[in-house]
Amino acid sequence: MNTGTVLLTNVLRRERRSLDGAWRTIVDPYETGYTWILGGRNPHGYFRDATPKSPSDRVEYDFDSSPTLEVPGDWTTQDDALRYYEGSVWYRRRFAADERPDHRTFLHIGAANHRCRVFLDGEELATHEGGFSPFAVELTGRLGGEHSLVCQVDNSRRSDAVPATRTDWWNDGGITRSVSLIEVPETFLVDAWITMAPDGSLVGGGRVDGPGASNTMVALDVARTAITADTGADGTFAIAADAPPDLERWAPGRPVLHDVRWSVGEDEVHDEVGFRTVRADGNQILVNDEPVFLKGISIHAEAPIRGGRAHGPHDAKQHLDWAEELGANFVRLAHYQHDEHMLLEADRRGLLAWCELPVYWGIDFGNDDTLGAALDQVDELVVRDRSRASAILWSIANETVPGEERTNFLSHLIDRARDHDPTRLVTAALFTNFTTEPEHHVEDPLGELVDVIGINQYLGWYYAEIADVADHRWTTAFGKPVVFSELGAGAKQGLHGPADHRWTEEFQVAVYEAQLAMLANVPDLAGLSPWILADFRTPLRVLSGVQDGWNRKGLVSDRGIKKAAFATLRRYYESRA
Ligand code: GCB
Repeated sequence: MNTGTVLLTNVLRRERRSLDGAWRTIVDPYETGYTWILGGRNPHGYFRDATPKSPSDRVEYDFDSSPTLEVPGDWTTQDDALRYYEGSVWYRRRFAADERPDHRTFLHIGAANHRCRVFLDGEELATHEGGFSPFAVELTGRLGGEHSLVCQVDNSRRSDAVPATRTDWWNDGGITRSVSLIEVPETFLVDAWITMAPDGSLVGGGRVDGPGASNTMVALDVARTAITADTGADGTFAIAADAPPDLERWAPGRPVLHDVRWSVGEDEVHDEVGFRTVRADGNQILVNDEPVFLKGISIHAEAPIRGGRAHGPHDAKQHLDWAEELGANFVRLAHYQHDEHMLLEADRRGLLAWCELPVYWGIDFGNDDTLGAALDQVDELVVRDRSRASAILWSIANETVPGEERTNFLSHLIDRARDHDPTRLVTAALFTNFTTEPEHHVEDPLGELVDVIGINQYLGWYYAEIADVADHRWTTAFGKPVVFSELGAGAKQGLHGPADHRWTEEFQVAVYEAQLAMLANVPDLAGLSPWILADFRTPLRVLSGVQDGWNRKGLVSDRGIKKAAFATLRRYYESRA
């Protein structure tokens, strides 16, 4: 459970003081830094960041002489000794900061996998769970001079966590996204969002916090049109307004962004927002009331070429450059919340995006704490990005096994996503049975609850002969748009041979060709996001000499080299309107 955290949005739109760089670290597999040998809180825990006061003083750790890890960054790829490490690592960073009158200071952590305890000057301030979503901790009233900031980051896998114990990606530990300090006026916009509803009106809202938060006016300037809203006693406010009549729309491939300025009291936030409608009608997805076919690609947050977990604007650009080169208008950001820069960059490029929760294989659907953790992650997924035009789909799960408990659990996540944002579509990537029968009829009851049916299927790779794939047919019980959220095949870049030799680039091309031919037999098809843009690290893939710890279904290798199937998919996208 999260304690002491705040869900602060528009962080990248504010002035920030970076705490990125080399942090001192101590690896602590037995958790001695927190728990005393016989249990209970260790009074001499590492969070105290102590130094001996005299030569006779006993302090059995020393951050100052300990090794460093870069923040942002995973420890898996920074230190080979930590490649398979799962447990606690203590991070320490010193900084100087003072209180500013009438201002407040927040510490913002973009992501830390998976649990993070935050300590300032030895005092525990917050705990956060969820390895891919941001959180903030208020430091106001505690600042003055030099400070010790300590984070205990623990990536142990747990069966009741989200995700659970088995994923097809590396369980990278560490503070994997940027850390910063943010100073705001005493009364300020914790959250402020605006987007376009399916009927073309503007909707949004947010929350003001501070002594002047209740019953105050929030002013908003959208493309030079003034809108105001009043906060209630709890500081929340809602926006519902007609769009300015001449408001130019954002559209895929035509990324028109408008200047948006929020203000309340002394606080001001500038955003750049695109406005477009999105809705489903029968088996079509409509953007600005026009049907759009999602020419997509799935993306893992695997840093291209450099290796390690992706973060920041540079990695976002590299991923989306490749997506654009492929002719994509859509990206599936799998399987968890990606860095906020991905969405900002997608907004700038006119790319549509599917945003996903790590509700993945083996979730403990009967466990209320697990549901609580998943709901927290829905909050963090949706609330952060609901002003982004690119975000059109909230995906609440990937490959979950049908059953009452499962569907009930996921229905809560869907409701929560819709509460936060009634304007976008909700989806899930459904698991489909491994069958070689050519008729596929999808009737997972989850399909009733979502707006768009995501289907993961691996015909030609895990099952069915490549030669038969083009004749397979897909229908669903729902009459809703279908997106093939995964399809694909593995290939080791540079390995060439006959098209029926597995792992060759030719085999991968053959699977893609058969799959792309099959798309004509899917009457409800509204798009696809094949698996996957680039090879990514995963302990599940052990085939020596071929996989070596990498899922090889990328269209681009781990060195950034395109495989032949990249051109196959590009040709298909070029051929589609
Ligand atoms: C899937 C999963 C994805 C895997 C992929 C694979 O169905 O959703 O996380 O990486 O298949 O390569 O098998």
